[in-house]
Amino acid sequence: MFGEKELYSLKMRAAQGGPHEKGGRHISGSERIIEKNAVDKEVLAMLERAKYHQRGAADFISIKVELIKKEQIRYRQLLAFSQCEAASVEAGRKVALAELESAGVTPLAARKGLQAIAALPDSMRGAMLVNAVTGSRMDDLGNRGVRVTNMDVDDAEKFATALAQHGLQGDHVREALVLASKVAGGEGVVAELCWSDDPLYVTGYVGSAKNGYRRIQVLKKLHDSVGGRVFFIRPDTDVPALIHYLQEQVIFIRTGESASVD
Ligand code: WAQ
Ligand code: MG
Repeated sequence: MFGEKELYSLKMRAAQGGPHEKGGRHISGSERIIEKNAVDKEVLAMLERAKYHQRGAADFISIKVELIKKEQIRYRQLLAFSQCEAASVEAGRKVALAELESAGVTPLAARKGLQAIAALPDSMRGAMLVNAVTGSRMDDLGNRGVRVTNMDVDDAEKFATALAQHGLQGDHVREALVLASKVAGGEGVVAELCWSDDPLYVTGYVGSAKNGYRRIQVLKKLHDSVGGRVFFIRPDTDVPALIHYLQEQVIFIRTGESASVD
């Protein structure tokens, strides 16, 4: 744990053709919370990642560093990790629909949500909030979507060790598990569907408080640069409160017991 050391939130976003807000194409983003003495190194690492990315070369990079107030911190448990069987895009998407339904999303909403990602002309920077019953969009953030930030694990070393024990490595799965655990802990969230927008990374998942992190090996074709996230929410959700939680609330993910599920 962090003791009395100062903590900083780091947020990076990179785009091509100018800043996101001026129509630039989203290249990559990253968010961490780290101790003061690790900030310089992490800022450099984020810069390197932004400059040389599978999605293309960035010509706009924003890195924000903010002090976190200890009293802002809340905790959520890491979602349990497990794998689904799927050897093709078709099989993977079928599994995703079944997983969403198992988590409490209606078949109609699951289909519409999956289609909303598949039909994107290019990737968004954030996620779409979608009604878990009707499948209609619930936020009005358009192309930007809701960007989940201000989260990290409570013990990065323990987390890395637990992941390695399951043969999991790399930024994608580490960041996805943290994000999915924060999202699943949001008031009104039923489930999340995600697949990467990196052309060489075809894996995704369905996350939910009910069933945990259900990894799906293949959800898109290799070299496809369109990916995204849909957060399926209950129709009665307080949307502004949920958006505030996702974008602002500082969350540490406890890596305790469930980091070691199959
Ligand atoms: N908040 C909201 N949406 C986000 C965020 C965020 N912090 N980060 C990414 N997205 C959205 C955005 O639309 C991206 O285009 C899309 O998700 C994909 O982002 O092996 O790497 O960072 O188990 O490319 C999942 C599988 C990998 C990991 C997901 O997503 C595994 C991934 P990416
Ligand atoms: Mg990406």
